[in-house]
Parts: sequence; structure tokens; C-alpha cells
Amino acid sequence: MGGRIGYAAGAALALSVGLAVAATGALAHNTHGETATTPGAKAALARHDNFERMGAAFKRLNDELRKGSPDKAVVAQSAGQLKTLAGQMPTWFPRGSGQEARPKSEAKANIWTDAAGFNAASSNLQVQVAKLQQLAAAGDIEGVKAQVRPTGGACKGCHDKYRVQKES
Ligand code: ASC
Repeated sequence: MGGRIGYAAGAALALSVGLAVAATGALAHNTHGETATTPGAKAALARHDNFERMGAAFKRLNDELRKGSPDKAVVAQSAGQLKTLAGQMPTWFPRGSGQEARPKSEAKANIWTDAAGFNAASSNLQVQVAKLQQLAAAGDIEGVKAQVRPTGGACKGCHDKYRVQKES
């Protein structure tokens, strides 16, 4: 009896995994239960995932730096992840991926109407993150600590201008 229930549960699990894989392929993204079908919405949702990854990597870095003796490998790995993501960021904002595509998007229209300003802000992030990653790769924990503020400043500079302000 238990064996049969186990088999049924296993089969159901296999089926749901299979469906999830199929859904991922068909819909490209399914984050927090949200699905996107149009190219603009897919880009907006993928972008949201990527910013969550960036936030998580920055948090992991900062949490490590707060420890008495930070693990240099964790510092280097999280800074490297930030550099990779920051380098990809210019591809995350295709035209048509704003609120018109995903109403929950926090991307303001000036990202596209003030493309030069937005590109400058994203270049600044890349510069700050590259410094962060170099210091981290060199194991210079004090240097990394000092570079956290300009890096966070680059995040914030862009948010203040190009991201929808939260109500509170
Ligand atoms: C983070 C995160 C951001 C930035 C920003 C820096 O960890 O998720 O959006 O740092 O708060 O000012």
C-alpha cells in the first residue's frame, strides 16, 4: 500500500517537474508564479529576475563584510557575480519592455527617452563594480569595504532617476 502511494506521489512529482520544464520552455519565464508571453513582458520579467540576483549578490557581499573575518572566496565570488550582471545590464532594457509590456515593471519611460543619461548611469555602475571586483579578487577586504559605498551609490543614482519611486 505504502509502495503504491509512494509510486503515485513519485509519478505526480515527475509529471509536475516535466510540466514545469515544458512551461519554462514555452513561456521563457515564471517568476513568483508570474508568466510572460510577449517579448516585451518576457524581457521585463527576466530583467526583474536579474535585478533580484544583483540585490542578492550585493547582500551576500555586505553580509560577509560585516563578519569578523570575511571569507575572501565569498567576497570574490559575489563581487564577480555583480560584475557579470552589471556587464549584461545594457541588454536588459530592450525597447518595448517597460510598463506597457509589464504593468508591474518599475522601469520609467525616461530609460528610453533619455538613453544617453541612462547609458552613462549604467556605465558608472560597471566602472564601480569593476573596481569592487578587482579589489575582491586581490583579497583586499578593506579596499572592498571602501568601494561598497560608491557601488551602492551607482545603484541608487540610477534608481532615483530611472526607477518608479515606491509609495513609501
Ligand atoms: C542593494 C539593492 C539595491 C542597492 C541599493 C543601493 O542591495 O538591492 O537596489 O543595493 O539599495 O543603494
